[in-house]
Amino acid sequence: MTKRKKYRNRAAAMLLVFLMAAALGGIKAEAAKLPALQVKGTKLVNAKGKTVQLKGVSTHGLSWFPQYVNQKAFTGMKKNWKINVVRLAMYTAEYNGYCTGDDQNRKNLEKLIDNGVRYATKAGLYVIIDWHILSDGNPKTYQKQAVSFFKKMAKKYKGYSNVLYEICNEPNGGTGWSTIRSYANKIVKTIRKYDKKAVILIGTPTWSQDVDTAAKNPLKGYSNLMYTLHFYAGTHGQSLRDKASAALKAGLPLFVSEFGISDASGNGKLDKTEGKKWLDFLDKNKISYVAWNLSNKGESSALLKASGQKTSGWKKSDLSSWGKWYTARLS
Ligand code: IDC
Repeated sequence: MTKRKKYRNRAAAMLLVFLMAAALGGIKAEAAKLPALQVKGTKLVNAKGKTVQLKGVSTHGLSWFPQYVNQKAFTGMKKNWKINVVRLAMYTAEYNGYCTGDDQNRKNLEKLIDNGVRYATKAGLYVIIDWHILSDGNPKTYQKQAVSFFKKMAKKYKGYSNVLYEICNEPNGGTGWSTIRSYANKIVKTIRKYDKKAVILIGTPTWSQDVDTAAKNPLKGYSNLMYTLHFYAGTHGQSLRDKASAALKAGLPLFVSEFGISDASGNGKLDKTEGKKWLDFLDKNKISYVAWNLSNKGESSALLKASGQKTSGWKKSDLSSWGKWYTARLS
């Protein structure tokens, strides 16, 4: 290589590094535009102490339906559906899960999260990184993997005021609160090493329903923690709302990081009457909520019509019955 060529290559490399840094800086600056969230009492608030209620949509499993993680979809949902949060559901065990697939699969999933956070940030959305345990009912099953995953995420996104972490979607199979609490302490400690402030959502026993149990012995010594309550209105009604009220009364901050109005299988008839009762209850108590799921899978909890092929730019006619109901409610 001639000397001149060498200089030219070096100059080009430096320019590239500069441009990449500028692009990253730009994304961070945009994230900073969204007010950082804090937990005060049972509520989510901004820096001025004003209550913030997040309302949004969850992806289906990222491996299952990667096509909906795109800029147009995210920007369009913010603009047309008025959502302010998107949840990136990454299964740990099912269907090319993060802990059951190979290295390449893990890389693909991390790339999807990376893209998802970038698109959400650009769209002006809060974004939840969801460690979606399900068939692996006990979060300790893959605790080692969870620790290294959240370490990676917290290091990467510590400057992002719009990123929230959900550390175990739905513990089940008889996993008790003391087990979940011990797991949560480990993961929260890991995240807090790098990110002192991000809001962290913690799953509760019985598919994130037993918030009253968690309320009796929440984690101690950390701020900005919330506990998740999940419901499917076709299956869960007043008795679960009573649990939520009991937890609130005991001072537990709640976050509905997933819900539907189908039955708990994600399919079956929609219960719009019970669904309305639920959302009225959440709105009254300023509890944030995120609807399952952004996909065209042939199940009643999918927000898009089963036959539809569009991955963004949906019109009302592209939505399922659930999608129409939810977006009407949001606006
Ligand atoms: C369901 C999906 C379905 C998928 C299944 C995998 O809708 O397409 O085949 O998971 O087991 C939850 C879970 C969520 C479920 C959903 C509906 O968090 O992963 O999604 N649900 O069953 N909790 C209660 C209901």
